[in-house]
Amino acid sequence: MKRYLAIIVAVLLVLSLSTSAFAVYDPATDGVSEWDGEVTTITVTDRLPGIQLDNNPILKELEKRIGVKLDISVLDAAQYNSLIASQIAAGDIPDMFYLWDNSSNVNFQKWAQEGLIWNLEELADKIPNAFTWLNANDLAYGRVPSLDNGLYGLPRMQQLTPDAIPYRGDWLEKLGLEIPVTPDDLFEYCVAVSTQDPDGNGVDDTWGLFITQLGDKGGGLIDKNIREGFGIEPETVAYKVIPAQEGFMDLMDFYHDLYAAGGIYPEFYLESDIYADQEAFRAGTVGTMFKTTSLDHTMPYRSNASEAFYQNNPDGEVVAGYPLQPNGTTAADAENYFHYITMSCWGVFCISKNASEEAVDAACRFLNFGCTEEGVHLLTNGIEGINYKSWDPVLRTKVAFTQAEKEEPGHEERLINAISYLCVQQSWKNYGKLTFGGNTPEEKAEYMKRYNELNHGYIVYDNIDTYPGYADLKTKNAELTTKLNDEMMVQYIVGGITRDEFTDWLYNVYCPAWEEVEDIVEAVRGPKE
Ligand SMILES: [Ca+2]
Repeated sequence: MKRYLAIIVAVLLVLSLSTSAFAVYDPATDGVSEWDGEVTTITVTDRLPGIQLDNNPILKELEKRIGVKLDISVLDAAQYNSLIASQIAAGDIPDMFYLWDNSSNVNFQKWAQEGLIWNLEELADKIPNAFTWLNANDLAYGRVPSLDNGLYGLPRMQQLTPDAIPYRGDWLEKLGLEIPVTPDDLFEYCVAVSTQDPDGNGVDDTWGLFITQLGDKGGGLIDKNIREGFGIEPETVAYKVIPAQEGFMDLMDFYHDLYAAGGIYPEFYLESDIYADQEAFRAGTVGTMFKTTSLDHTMPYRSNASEAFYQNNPDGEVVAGYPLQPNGTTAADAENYFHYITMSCWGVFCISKNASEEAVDAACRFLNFGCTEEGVHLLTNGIEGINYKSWDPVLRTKVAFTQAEKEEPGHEERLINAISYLCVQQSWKNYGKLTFGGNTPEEKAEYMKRYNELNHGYIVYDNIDTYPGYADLKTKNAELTTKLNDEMMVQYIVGGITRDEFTDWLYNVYCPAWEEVEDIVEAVRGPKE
């Protein structure tokens, strides 16, 4: 247990440092790199939807700052992984390429095994920033277990946005309820929404929850925002898959009882659209978006989808609650109660073994620069006066040009889409959010306040998907997973099978097939104390 606590404390320290030191790169005081050597051109294949490559001011800036000219081939974003696999299979290997996936990609593993790409640890002295910007958990996304866990791809880590559960603030007020904190609170809210006509139209046409099936990872019936209220932990903390944890049947009982009480949209199981809950929320027929949702998608002004919400609900108000806490805790415990959040990797960068020595050096300069505040700023925000109007490094806000300003004569460069995911890292260090949204200073301040508040009680934890052996076990148990998601859970919730029928199958068939997870986690983290 001691070791486990130490991990938590270390992560919290990092979090508190990163949230208190809010300021990030300021071009005015932090300076701009200058390159005085020769410029090297490297061929690059990337997934850069909508980027304009001709006269791209950022690409020109890279030549000036780090002496690298990127000769970029863009492949169709939606088909990217298969297109780059075809390109490489045909023997056309660019000096550097991006793979829109991580180490779980079988082609990536194969290219590493075939010796087509560099082990980046052999180039560590040329990309030192990668090893300080990224931590051991991040680097796992670029490792190949079959090659002594060598690092063959540089992971692009994504910014973290705390999770939130959105509720109808206007309905809470009408129903005389507070924002739900625990499963009991959510139960009460859902039943009230379903039975007390909160939209006041005299028709029985609202439901508390519209649950959707998404599988045992990434949301759905065992959604993270909800399951934490039942003490269910990530697999890498519990050393067990979620259905094998104690809280799992409590969660299932919660749904079963809530369904019986009318708090869940009755025909949820007929819906195959995984976003049906969000559509129903926007339409004003359910009381909360059910799947794990980020603060970005909860704060009304941040999501395009919110336009539909306000069209359908002109007087509606959306409020952001925390992920659930266990029964018996209160909102006042929020600061002592921790939620789990898993960082995510948004692809890896690889360097070809066929690249010339100069090209390898240049590719490393680019990746190394991309792991600095200056690099993150240039490759995601761009250049002041061209790509954006102004940047406030303390409030982390970027002011864009209006359409009229973009169309001003003599400023044609403002119309160029010069960035579009050119970044090597998609966050500040420690997954810090790049910019805070909002249309007014009040909205921006509100966003930052919520970010700080929600961020306070989060633990960043690593993802079992990167653990050697997990992908194989998942494949082996794919049929069981489908049966759990599509059949057993749904049947128990709607009363089609008894609790005993469900638990017999769960504990005699499903859970034994996943016991190996304990060994998989132990191999990385050591024994659970
Ligand atoms: Ca109604």
